[in-house]
Amino acid sequence: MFLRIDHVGIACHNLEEKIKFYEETFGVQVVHREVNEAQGVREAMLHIADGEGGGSYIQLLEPLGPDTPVGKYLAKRGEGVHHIAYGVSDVRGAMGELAGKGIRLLDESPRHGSMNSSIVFLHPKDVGGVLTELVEAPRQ
Ligand code: V0V
Ligand code: CO
Repeated sequence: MFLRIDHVGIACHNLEEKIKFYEETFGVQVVHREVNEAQGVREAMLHIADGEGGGSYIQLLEPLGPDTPVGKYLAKRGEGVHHIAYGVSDVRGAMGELAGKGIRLLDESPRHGSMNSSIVFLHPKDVGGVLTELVEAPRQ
């Protein structure tokens, strides 16, 4: 089902500071920035490598407010890994397959994700405590 690790989502309080840290420490570069109101985040994608069906990235996430998924996570657990996102070729197909296995989907249909991808989240309680995202990259 998975083509690659698309991104690792990392929750932080200050996006600009964290970007600077990753750039200076690891030499990675920001290739995309976006405010996603529906998801309650300001995010940046830092490119790591190219893979099957799309690239792989670090996604730095700053919450738009305290009552958002990332805002709640920071208040409860502090900064750190928020989710893992896997690349898939057919997000709707993957949703049907996983729902059939009893995994709760947090979205009824794919939603807008970074860099015009289509994304869906799986409930962390059904994936061993890991908030899991599926990403279908846009067609080139
Ligand atoms: C919450 N929990 C987590 C978690 N967030 N466990 C692992 N990883 C996380 N990130 C646990 C939490 O500790 C609780 O467990 C339980 O789930 C309920 O959490 P809660 O704090 O009461 O919060 P809820 O239930 O209001 O919301 C949790 C969920 C929510 C996961 C349902 O955050 C959600 O819908 N997330 C999907 C959307 C999202 O995360 N968007 C931001 C990234 P205990 O304490 O009861 O045991 S946007 C993004 O990645 C984009 C745009 C992109 O990639 O393009
Ligand atoms: Co993500």
